[in-house]
Amino acid sequence: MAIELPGSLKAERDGAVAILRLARAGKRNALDDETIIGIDKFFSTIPDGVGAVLVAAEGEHFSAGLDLSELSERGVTEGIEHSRLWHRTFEKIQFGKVPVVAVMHGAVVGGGLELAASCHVRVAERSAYYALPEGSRGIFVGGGGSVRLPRLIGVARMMDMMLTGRTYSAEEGQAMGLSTYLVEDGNGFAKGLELAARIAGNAPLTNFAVTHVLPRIAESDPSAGFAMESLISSVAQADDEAKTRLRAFLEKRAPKVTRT
Ligand code: 1HE
Repeated sequence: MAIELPGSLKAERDGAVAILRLARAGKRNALDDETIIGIDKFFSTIPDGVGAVLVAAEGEHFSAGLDLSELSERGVTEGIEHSRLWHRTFEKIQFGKVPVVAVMHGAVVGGGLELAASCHVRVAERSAYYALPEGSRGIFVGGGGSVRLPRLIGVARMMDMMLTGRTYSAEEGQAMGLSTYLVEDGNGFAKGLELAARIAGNAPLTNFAVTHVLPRIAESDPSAGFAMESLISSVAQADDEAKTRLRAFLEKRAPKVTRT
């Protein structure tokens, strides 16, 4: 891909999937400002023809979270600006052009977990473990974690993680909803790529409805939700892409739903 990224990130393309790798393994993929700005740039410039993004990481760990070495001299105002930078960036992931799959392994902690939580589908390898060490560092989540994580695992579990510093295993994370796929070590990238390619093959309007509209409906009062659902479902089914796909099924040219 032609965009210029910092050395802590690597981008490549596999068909309709754009791949973004955290590539700062020496610092356990700690997220410094340069990396966050690079992630922002990547998600702001997704080329036409890309239907999904895969986020993965090099080295033994997905991400050690915020780069703690950049934190010590920051005042209150700079702290707010920094947190807002993360918010803007992760919003571009969550409410961006295409769905995003994350592959997690090793430490997925602090801001690393916030990054993963802003993606739409999460695949965990068995080596993955999750923690929010902010409590023990005297800080607080700043990358949208307090908005996104309670929606995944509940306020009580997030409180427990932050107050006690406990670590959850990959199996526990799978049971509580931090991941929706759990695979053996070394298989996460292939699984993530397979899922991203499948997502990229969906009708773009359906992917938009699922990633942009569904979460808003889920946050609405039910009566607004029902109205929004009727609107988006009628918009989606009126699209040519839907007509083509429905015709293909009725003419027995499209795959059936199968057991796993
Ligand atoms: C780092 C960071 C970092 C490692 N910032 N430099 N995050 C944390 O509190 C997690 C802190 N990190 C760890 O607990 C461990 O590093 C790991 C469990 C992730 C990995 O352990 P290990 O033994 O493989 O690596 P290491 O020897 O601890 O670290 C290797 C190098 O990475 C070392 O630097 P070196 O120059 O001495 O080689 C570490 O200093 C460096 N490193 N993690 C900076 N986080 C928007 S708000 C979000 C708030 C948060 O994310 S708070 C959570 C912060």
